[in-house]
Amino acid sequence: MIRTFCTNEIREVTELSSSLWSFSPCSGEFAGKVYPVVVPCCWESLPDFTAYRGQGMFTKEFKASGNIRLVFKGVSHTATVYVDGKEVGSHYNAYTPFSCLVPGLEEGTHKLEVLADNSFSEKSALHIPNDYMSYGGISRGVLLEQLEDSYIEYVHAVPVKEEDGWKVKASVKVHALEDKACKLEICLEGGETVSEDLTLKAGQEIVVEKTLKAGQVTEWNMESPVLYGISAVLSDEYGAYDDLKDRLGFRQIVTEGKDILLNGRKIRIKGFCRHEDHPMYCCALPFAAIEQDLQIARDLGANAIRTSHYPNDELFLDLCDEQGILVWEENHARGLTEEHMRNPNFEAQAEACIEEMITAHINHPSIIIWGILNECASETEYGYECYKKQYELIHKMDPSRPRSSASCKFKTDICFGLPEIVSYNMYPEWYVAEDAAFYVKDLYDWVQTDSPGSGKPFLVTEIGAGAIYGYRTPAKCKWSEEYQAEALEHQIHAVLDQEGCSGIFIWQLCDVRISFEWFANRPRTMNNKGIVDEYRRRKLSYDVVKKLYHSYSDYR
Ligand code: ADA
Repeated sequence: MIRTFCTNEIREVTELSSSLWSFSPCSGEFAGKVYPVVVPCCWESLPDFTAYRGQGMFTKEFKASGNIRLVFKGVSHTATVYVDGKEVGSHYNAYTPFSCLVPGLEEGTHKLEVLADNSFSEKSALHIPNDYMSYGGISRGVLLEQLEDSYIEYVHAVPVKEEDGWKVKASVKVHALEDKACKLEICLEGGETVSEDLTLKAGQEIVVEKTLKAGQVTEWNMESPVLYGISAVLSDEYGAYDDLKDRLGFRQIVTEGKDILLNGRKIRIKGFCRHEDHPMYCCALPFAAIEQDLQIARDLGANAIRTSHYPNDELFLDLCDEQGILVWEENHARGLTEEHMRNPNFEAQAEACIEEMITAHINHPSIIIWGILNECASETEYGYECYKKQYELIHKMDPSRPRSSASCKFKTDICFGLPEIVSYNMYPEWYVAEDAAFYVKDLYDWVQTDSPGSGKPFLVTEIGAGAIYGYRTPAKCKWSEEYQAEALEHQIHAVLDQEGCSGIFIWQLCDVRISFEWFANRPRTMNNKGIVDEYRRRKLSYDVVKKLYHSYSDYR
């Protein structure tokens, strides 16, 4: 399952994932050995490859002819794609989709090979030894698309509320493989349909911008997350030959003073940071595992998820759209120092991640904040320039959402003047032996009096404590479940009772695996700050968080 809804009725699309492939490692003890796997698959889920860092080849045969496009929703972390032994594309970053166009294929059976590489090197500025795992494999869905002589690459639909009602700013990208005269039709469910005749040259890519009037709509919000379809169709004298469908929600998200407004109402974010991580599936979580995480979050009274620290699977975003769960989605980065950010590949890789994230996810109404550069060098001049460029890139691509970045730079952060929202990661009563209420207020007050973030919405994007599942002691010492429960009680009150604070993301929903090469070794080579462990088994803090989250309203 790639999406929770059908994206094409005319274009012939075959899912190549959810079926058998063969996997073979390129090095190590089992080099050349062939394993039958079902993609999506991370090789760390196979006992022989729990700690394998290197390259692996995934192979599958398929039948096709003419112009085809292979769509990969995620390959971790670097992919090189071959069809019949010829390279047809490559991509860096596990967390954003990419596609490979293969025009003029002969009729018959063809061989698809995907070389995945999860090794660490200077070439990789974002996937580095870290407090999460960079897995190896084809970690998300794969599609085979049969194209004609031109096709629709994306349909962007940004809702805008005007004096005379809701409208949709639609942008449709059309790619011509041959010279072509055709008609593009854009249809908004319950609203207007517009069309435009196109005369395209071979190789030409154009973006058609149209504003469509909406009919009587129900606004999207946490209580009633109503979604509407939008479709684009290409036709010629023989009829319709290509299409693409997506969904949108009519909602506005703006900041006003220290408030974040969803359709004009001040929201209180009660969220969790969530890695895509699971002991059975690694980062290739199937629908059921994603849905389980969302049900746990909602049972706990959460209304938001932060995709720490990278763009998430579209399946996750589809479910958040349908369930009215708010999302902070961020580009891929965690804890990069200035030295890391000076890697010659860093800026291009970070900016490519933003472009691919927004191009793929702009329509999801659940995404209310675009985040960047979690805990990177925002206390340095060099870092400031990088943050500035990336915030500008986001605004250019999507001015409709506020921006932010989770800082851990205490009172030395110099970037709070750039985004709409000020966000901090802080660990009073865990990394610092300070009373949570005092610590939160002290930092909040500093922002108001001594930083360019004064008067902006203030979020705590990480706060929490560790607990080893099953470690229980009346002594309530660190790493016990009792300690975590008590610390979180203090922390949640400290944040949600702080005047002017718009919300909290607890670090984190569940325990996750970390890179065994990361310098700060942790118990079990896991990040143990989950409210549930990696098997989603509840810790003592579960009921404490549940009671507290449910006691605070979704609105301020
Ligand atoms: C940081 C970081 C998280 C995680 C957390 C922790 O805030 O953003 O990814 O590493 O610390 O558990 O210490």
